[in-house]
Amino acid sequence: MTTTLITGGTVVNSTGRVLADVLIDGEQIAAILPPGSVLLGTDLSASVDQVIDATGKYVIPGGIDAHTHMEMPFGGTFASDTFETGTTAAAWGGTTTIVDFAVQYAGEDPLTQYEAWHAKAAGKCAIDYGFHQILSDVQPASLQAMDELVAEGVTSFKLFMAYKNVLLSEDGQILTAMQKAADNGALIMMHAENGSWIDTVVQQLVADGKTDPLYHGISRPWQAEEEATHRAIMLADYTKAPLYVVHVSAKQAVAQIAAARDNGQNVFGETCPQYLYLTLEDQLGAPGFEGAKWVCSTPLRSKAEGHQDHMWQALRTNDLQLVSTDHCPFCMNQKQMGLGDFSKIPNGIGSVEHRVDLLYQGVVTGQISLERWVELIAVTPARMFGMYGTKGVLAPGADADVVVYDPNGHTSIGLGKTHHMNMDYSAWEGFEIDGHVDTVLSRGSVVVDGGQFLGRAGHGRFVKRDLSQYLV
Ligand code: DUC
Ligand code: ZN
Ligand code: ZN
Repeated sequence: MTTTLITGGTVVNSTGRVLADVLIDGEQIAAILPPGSVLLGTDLSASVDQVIDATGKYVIPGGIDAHTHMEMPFGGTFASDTFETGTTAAAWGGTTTIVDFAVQYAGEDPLTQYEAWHAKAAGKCAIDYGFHQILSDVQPASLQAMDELVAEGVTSFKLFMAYKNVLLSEDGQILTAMQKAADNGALIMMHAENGSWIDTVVQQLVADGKTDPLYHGISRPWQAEEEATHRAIMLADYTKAPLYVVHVSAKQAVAQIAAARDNGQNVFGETCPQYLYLTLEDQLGAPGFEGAKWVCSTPLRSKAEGHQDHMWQALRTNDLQLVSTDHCPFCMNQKQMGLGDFSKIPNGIGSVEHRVDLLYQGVVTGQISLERWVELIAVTPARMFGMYGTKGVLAPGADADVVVYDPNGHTSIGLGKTHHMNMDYSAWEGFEIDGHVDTVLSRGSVVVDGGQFLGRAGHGRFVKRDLSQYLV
């Protein structure tokens, strides 16, 4: 078993920061020690297998991206990152655990699909991974499957209020899934957009010849997000189920979540980096077909309407609790399926590699504290999805998923392939990041160091999750 000592850094947890050394024994953290690496008179740096110098840097728990879609079948194609390429890119960016979505489309058997997702991921992941289960078109068999999946460590279920005949569940179906969750302790994750409303507007726009990528955003107005968020909250209130609203982009949806929380409901909200930085005007509205790069749902919102500032504020005030990526990348030839009809552009943006860096910019600009950054990228996802203690914290006994982050470093997301995601462009091209992921350890193994990838496909293990630690 390899022993590692990370010396001289500032160890940051959500509870505070301290100058300390981190001793790792095999796959776990053995001790957080006063700086100087001396334990009972022994100079540890001389007796461990490797020493990582973190002087002047932050030592933080590895990032947890709780919303990714590797290889997701979508819109007649597949998300372009495999479990291997996507988890490798995640590691490059300081993320050491993902929670991906096993998908059951309408008409499929949930447990068969769950097994199929295991087969896709097994032996491929460079970092640890868990699954949520998507349940479309909830049927009695889905409800039965929910109990079996919770026992398997799949303790959260995503439902859709949009994408009719593909992923959508009707309100009555959502109600039954929520009743089951209220009973077995699972967390219901909701894609909250009014699908029927959107489908009608899409038809109207396409019939009017309004087919450019910009109209994807126009077809999915904030009112359709607010309405669905409210409906989901009412269903959750009635059934007493906990609710986690994914990829919140409208400030009005945040207000619904905040009001529900003020009412005492177990309602939580997640936003994504794209809603913190990118807009309908600047990206979706780019000339020609360029805007297709940023077609995702919920859509990028209008700068003029002030959603973006509100997202940062909500992260600071805890009206929103998490930032995940909704990583769902497509190459340009896949996006081109929607040339001449925006509704056929596969929905998704690739960001799994950049979430830790992008959120750190909130610290640089003073929008969130250093501790809140760590809370958003690692601690809360661990607690929300039943992994805290093993993941999401630097403490004795926790998995040694550790990132050495250099606040004085710099990361350019430049032209061409400066990233490691399986995409032939970047939605983040031109972003200059103050800060740099220097070294990444996954369960005690150095997987990224000094600009080199040292990990391997198959190192990552399936994480059997407990129930959400926000509910007990
Ligand atoms: N939104 C996306 O942008 N892509 C995948 C599914 C989703 O809900
Ligand atoms: Zn979604
Ligand atoms: Zn998603």
